[in-house]
Amino acid sequence: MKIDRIELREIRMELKNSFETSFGVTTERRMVLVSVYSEGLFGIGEVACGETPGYNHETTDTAWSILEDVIVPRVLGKSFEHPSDLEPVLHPIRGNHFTKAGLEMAVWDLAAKAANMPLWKYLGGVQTELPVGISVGIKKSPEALAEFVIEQEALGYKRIKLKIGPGRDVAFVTAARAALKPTTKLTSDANSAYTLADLEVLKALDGIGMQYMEQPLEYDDLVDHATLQKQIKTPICLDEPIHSVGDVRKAKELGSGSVINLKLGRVGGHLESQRIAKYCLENGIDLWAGGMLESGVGRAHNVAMQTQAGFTLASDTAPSSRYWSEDIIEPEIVMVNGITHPLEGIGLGVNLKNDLIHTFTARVATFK
Ligand code: OSB
Ligand code: MG
Repeated sequence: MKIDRIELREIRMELKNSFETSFGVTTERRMVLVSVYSEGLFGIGEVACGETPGYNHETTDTAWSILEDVIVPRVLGKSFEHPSDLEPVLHPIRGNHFTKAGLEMAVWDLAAKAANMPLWKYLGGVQTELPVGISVGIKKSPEALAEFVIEQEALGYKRIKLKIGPGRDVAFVTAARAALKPTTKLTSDANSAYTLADLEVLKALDGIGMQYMEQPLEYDDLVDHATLQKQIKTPICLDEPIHSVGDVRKAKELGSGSVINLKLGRVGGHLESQRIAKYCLENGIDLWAGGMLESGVGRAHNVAMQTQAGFTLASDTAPSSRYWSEDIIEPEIVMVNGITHPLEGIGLGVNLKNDLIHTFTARVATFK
């Protein structure tokens, strides 16, 4: 596959409902769609990092700049036998994993199309009944949260994750736990809002009865999480500090947690995700696919990834209708009784709603 054209397109999509985390409120998403063209075929990926450096260092604007100035010049006109051949080109570019993943995902879609296979099968996926969880933003009060989670439970989600932060934690999680059926799995995600000085609060959360606690401590930490894990029984799930299979190994050796949230972008794409799924399977580490409020393009990639052996828990691959009045793909991502299925079309398995994409476009650049 010789990459003979690359298109970058920034789209802006308004969320149906604003989403609050410990690092801020999101009302509109800005993502970069990356399309690669080769011999009459094309593939598409999405850079799903935030608009601000609140989750990690990358932003929509840094992604655009790194793609335009660094990545596109290294990839355009080159030939690749397999998507894994991109690694020697992308690995020397430090960090910027979400940005590199946008391009890498596009090449996987392209390669799956060239092989005339659905992407999920091309990736080696084996699971077809994929459990879905919902990530619930911080609400105004414990009562408002309790009301909201009851509605979500009724929709069939297999796990309900609550965003939390200092002052909006124990009372909120307690209210949700009391409102839900005892069998409904509940988790929290602090997005790095606490330190070991908050041990009292973390121990109170530990007593509520959650499936796991996602990323309570610093975004780049593995050591303090290991200290915390020794003092609480709720398993710790790591999100922000996991950038590679090497980080998963270090977390295991240190005892920093026993659950991994795998975000395709955060680890640089499908190749590293395959390595992580294999490692978790072989080492008994629970794994699930995280989300970044992606458009249907990124979400479809997450669903394909989640079909691999090793994904053991419900993923943040909620249906399109959770986020958007209308998604940019058809078919949209759907969920029935808390289950979604891999897309069976060739490649990513979606058609793009190009008229809608045009109305969402903020800028576009083509490189030949
Ligand atoms: O930490 O998992 C996270 C959204 C934006 C940034 C970080 C996170 C999230 C979510 C939402 O939890 C997941 C989704 O529904 O896409
Ligand atoms: Mg998280």
